[in-house]
Amino acid sequence: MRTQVAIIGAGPAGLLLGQLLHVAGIDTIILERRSGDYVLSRIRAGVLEQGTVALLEQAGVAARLHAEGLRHDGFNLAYDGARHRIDLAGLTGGRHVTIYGQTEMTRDLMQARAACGAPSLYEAAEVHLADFDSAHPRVTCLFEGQRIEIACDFIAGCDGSHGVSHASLPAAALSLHERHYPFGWLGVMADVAPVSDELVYASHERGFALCSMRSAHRSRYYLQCPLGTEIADWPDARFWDELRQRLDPQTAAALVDAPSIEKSIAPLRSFVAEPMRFGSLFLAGDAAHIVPPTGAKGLNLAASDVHYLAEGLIGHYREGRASGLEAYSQRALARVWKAERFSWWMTSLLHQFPDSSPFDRKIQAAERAYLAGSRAAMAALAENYVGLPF
Ligand code: RFL
Ligand code: PHB
Repeated sequence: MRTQVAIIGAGPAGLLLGQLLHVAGIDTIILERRSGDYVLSRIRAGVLEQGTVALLEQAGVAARLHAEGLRHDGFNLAYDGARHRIDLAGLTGGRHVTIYGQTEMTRDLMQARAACGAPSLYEAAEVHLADFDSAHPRVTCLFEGQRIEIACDFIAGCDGSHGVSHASLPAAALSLHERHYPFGWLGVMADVAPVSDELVYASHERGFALCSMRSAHRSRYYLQCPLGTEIADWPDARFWDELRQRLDPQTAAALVDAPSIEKSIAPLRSFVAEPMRFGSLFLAGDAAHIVPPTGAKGLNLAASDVHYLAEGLIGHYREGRASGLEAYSQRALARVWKAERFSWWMTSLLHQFPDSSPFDRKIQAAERAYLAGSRAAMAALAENYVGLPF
């Protein structure tokens, strides 16, 4: 088999790249380790920046997003018994975010890809990248019992943090930067009206909590939990009780318990692998970087990487221009590091750190109080939350 760009991974990064390249007349083959149903069953992000929405429009897959996505002009911080609204629109000259589940975005992209007949090999095993230090890279895999080889011009490594792409690179070619946080997030999905029209990020001495949503009838809630927490230790009743304790009284009073339809735990981590290009192999999305979810940046960073990469590839094929691909790693990383900083900062501001000193906790509380009373501080938060320009 032969294609122009072999894409490893059918998460949002791989699928979005495939669709943008398809619209530009560039051929791709996607290889995905899991089944399509499995990919769709992973509950993850829910907040899209305007730049991400614009890319979905460019890819021709934004119709349902525009019909069903929820526009949010602000969100709330809750601590010390009160709610503090961050007026995103008012603080950023009218910008907003859109609530639309990563699963829904993935479903739209999968359907568009199927409709245009572009090949995707789901349940591809033993994916192996070869010769990507040359202009003739290859990808091999085991698909439906057969060994397949794909010759291509470029490989896009969009296979997430546990993928094969960055693991294929010689250790000496990469600098790895990493921070582990001493807690995770326990997430619950429930078919019940959200507790508030806008998201609530709560910081409490019992730990962080987040009230999010997927629609007017589906809520998504998270609790900070210690590492090693087991889902079995968190029957629904305990989850709702703990969430209620961490919220301000106004929000707590409005919270309605409902049976969970999904429950999962994710540890929090910051990670960057640089550079994001090695010869003919380009890394994009979680394959190159991870942020803790507090700033809602992971999926949006995957989209901005894809924007830079698609632009580079389109410049290469349409105009024979190498400059976009040559600049890819540097352009993507400049934005990645700002989102890394913001995600680390928001995580540090709102979570309880088990090894913090009384001094650390006083400083943290002072920063929250400053934020609640300073328009300049709120504007810096809002500008990052809606997404920095590409
Ligand atoms: P993905 O989604 O992990 O997709 C990678 C795909 O590659 C496949 N794969 C392979 N395929 C072939 N061969 C191999 N050897 C392979 N190894 C892996 C995998 O099966 C998978 O299908 O990465 P991608 O596309 O870069 O997308 C990144 C986003 O998924 C991620 O950053 C976000 O979900 C992060 N995130 C959030 N981001 C936001 O922007 N806003 C949010 O509100 C937000 N909330 C979250 C989040 C992540 C969370 N968790 C679970 C970590 C909330 C949570 C709880
Ligand atoms: C979500 O709805 O899953 C979500 C929202 C905001 C975040 C993280 C996750 O910061």
